[in-house]
Amino acid sequence: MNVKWPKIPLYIIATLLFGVKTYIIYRFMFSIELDNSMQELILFVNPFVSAFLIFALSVWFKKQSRQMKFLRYTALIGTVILYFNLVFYRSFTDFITIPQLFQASNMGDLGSSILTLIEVYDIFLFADVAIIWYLSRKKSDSVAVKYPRSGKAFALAMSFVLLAGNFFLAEMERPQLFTRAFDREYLVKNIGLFNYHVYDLAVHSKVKTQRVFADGTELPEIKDYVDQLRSDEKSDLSGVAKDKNVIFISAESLQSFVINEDVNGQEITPFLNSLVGDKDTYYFENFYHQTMQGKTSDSEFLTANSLYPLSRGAVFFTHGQNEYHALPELLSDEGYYTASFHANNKSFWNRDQMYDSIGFDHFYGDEAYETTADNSIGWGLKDKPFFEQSIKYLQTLEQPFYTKFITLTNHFPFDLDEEDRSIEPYDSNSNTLNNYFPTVRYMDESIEQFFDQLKDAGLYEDSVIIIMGDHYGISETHNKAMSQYLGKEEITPFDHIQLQRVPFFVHIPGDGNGKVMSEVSGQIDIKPTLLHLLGITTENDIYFGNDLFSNNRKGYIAQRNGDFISDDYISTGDICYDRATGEPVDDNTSVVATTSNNPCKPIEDKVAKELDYSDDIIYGDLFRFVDFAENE
Ligand code: GP9
Ligand code: MN
Repeated sequence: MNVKWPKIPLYIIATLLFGVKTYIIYRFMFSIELDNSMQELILFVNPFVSAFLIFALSVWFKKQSRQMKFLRYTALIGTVILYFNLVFYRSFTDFITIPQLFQASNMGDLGSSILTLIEVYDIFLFADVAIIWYLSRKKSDSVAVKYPRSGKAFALAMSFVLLAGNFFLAEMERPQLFTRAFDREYLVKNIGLFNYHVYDLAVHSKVKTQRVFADGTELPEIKDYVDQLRSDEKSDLSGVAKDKNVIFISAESLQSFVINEDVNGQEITPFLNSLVGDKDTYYFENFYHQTMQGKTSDSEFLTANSLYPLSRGAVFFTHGQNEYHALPELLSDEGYYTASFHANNKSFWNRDQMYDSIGFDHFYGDEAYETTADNSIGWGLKDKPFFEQSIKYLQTLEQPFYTKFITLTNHFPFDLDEEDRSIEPYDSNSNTLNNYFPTVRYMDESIEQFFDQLKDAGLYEDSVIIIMGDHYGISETHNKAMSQYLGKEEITPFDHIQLQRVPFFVHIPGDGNGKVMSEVSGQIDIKPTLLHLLGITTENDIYFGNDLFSNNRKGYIAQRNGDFISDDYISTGDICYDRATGEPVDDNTSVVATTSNNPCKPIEDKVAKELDYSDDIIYGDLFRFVDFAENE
């Protein structure tokens, strides 16, 4: 029997077959979350775009046999890459990264369980390869193409157009997808697994070269600098929380402007407000977040390391495998059990990897929680059930423990079920700001309940409870609505910086000396502050913050973009403001003795230097050259 094959080029057939297969794997074998029809569309489009990109290269081979061979092997290799990712995903719910590929322990885990990860029906995933293989060998005369130069160029141009279209949709759906270096799931979902691997390779090579050229000779200068920042840091509170548990609550998108304020005549955060005047609580009213594109993860990075996050991308993502000397690790060394609780995908912000690097003993991620349609909203499990469900784990932990809880409900776009709404939204042209208030209130109630649950569980008395806003929730886009709420004509750059204040509470049951602290402070200060409260010395450590209870502080807080807030000034966008009045400082009146007329200049220089040193440490992975234990 001589079946006549229609003249469809094999590279087109391969694109269709491989595209359909990839789509089926994305859609039904990986559990990729799709929140809207745009995401559905992108997920459907990108398998075909990636497949075309590769297979269309075949038209450049002059010899028919080479063209066929190229298609056969790329289909096979592509399938093997997909399949490895699938097997890996079944075990880790994550996609392979280059460092992970070389991470012996991960692969070891996989090795022992690999048989349980393979399914009989997986064989069908190779069906398209078999078809391509067959056609390329038996029907090559009818499926090979012989394009003139223009045809080849057209195929190539087509590849780029499709790729650009895909990236355009992806960027629309998730702005700053690449620079924010989001979760791997986001990348795969938006640009496809193969482009994701190319991206991962690029990030990896950049990181590796910078690391290769570092040799540790930069360290003495950095060490001298940080030593000057904290000549005598002892504070009256050193050791007051010795051997106590630490419960650190990272409050999503909580900004200070809601504290002790009303909306529609109703109190926004009654519980947190009650802590402000509480005898066991230190409340820092001039505490700034210092995060950049890594948002929550940057705040975690700052908190754990007292180093600055990066100006581009999320350090959790780009330098997840560096050597650190972080708070969880230090506390583990002191006999603490350390764990983080966050009801979200473990690989989000690359937490699974970074938490290992900074020394958390355990990460209770989404699989530790029972999440149903009823108890979740927006990004996932609501804060109240999150805390409720966490208590049982907390009770089983060995004490003393250091635990971190990351809330989620008060996240953009601030969705909230009617039943969870205790106060009404605000009324302005920004729904984001309007809805922010009820979700903040919900989070406030969830924290109040958590305090009660801790008391019921008998954990409260022996714990220090820290509450920190992770970063802003209301961006500059909503300035008009914000100025309306604040009763201001406009939001000036000075106001904008002041809006970067986030609440920071240190609650020490039984302390009795609590007060409102007005010092300029920030997330960079948390590591030394906590360590000192717990009675742990930090003399030989390298970090850029100060103990918040010490009188001997450097007196300014740097923003990642070089802006800063000092005791007397706020510098932003090259304007130096008087912090007390909010007015720009007249260049001709030199308020402090400086070499220049601009009183902000000397601090600006220090800030720039400090940010550079911190970057050097991260890009060069310099802590691998320091033996902190030896120094002690
Ligand atoms: C995700 C949560 C929110 O796990 O921490 O991240 P964000 O967008 O705020 O950085
Ligand atoms: Mn956040």
